[in-house]
Amino acid sequence: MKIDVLTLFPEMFTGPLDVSMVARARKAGLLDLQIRNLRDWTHDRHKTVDDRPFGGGPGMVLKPEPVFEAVEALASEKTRVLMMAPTGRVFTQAMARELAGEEHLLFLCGSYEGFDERIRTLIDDELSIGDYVLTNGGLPAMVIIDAVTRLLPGVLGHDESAHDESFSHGLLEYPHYTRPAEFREMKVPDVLLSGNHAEIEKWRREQSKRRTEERRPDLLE
Ligand code: JF5
Repeated sequence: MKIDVLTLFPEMFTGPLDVSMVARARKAGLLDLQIRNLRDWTHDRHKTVDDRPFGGGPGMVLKPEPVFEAVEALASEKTRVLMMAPTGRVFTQAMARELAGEEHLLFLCGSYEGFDERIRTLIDDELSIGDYVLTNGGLPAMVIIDAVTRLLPGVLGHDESAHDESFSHGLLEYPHYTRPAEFREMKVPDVLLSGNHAEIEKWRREQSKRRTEERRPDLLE
């Protein structure tokens, strides 16, 4: 998969996307990820990307010209253009699975008071990662890139992908334990040491259901 990110703060993206599974996917050639500075598509001496809102009011608005030029330079008919904004649909695991099937994603990360409304004509989807306001769309883009990358074919090991399968049943994970069997008077449940795989599976199913009822009843509808 190819991913381009258009941002005013490319420095934000070093770190999260250079470690762990995303780094591995990039090195393996499964993910071609490029971070691009929106200012590279300005033409004036001050590399202006924003301006004051018509009609007055606080804050600055992202100008249409650099965004149009950048998207026209980077996108083709096969590109899914995504805008990060709190006004978008809230991103879910189902959307991560859908995006993982695309050839090319282009993330547009805005900030300030928002985008000139005409920029929306370039966009296929407007996505939010939750009901709060951030300073810019960089973190939401990184969250979505992380969630999508681990679903790309060949990125997860065989064990890990089987694990993901069980997570997509819509229930929370059951409790996990490893050695030692007793730690500071806290014991691992006997059933997990019993070797009885039918009983272990039953216990895990029950624990998942109980946890979901207690913590995330909204998932059970
Ligand atoms: C942004 C205007 C973009 O704050 C966010 C965001 C929150 N959830 N999902 C995205 O994006 C940055 C802020 C203001 C446009």
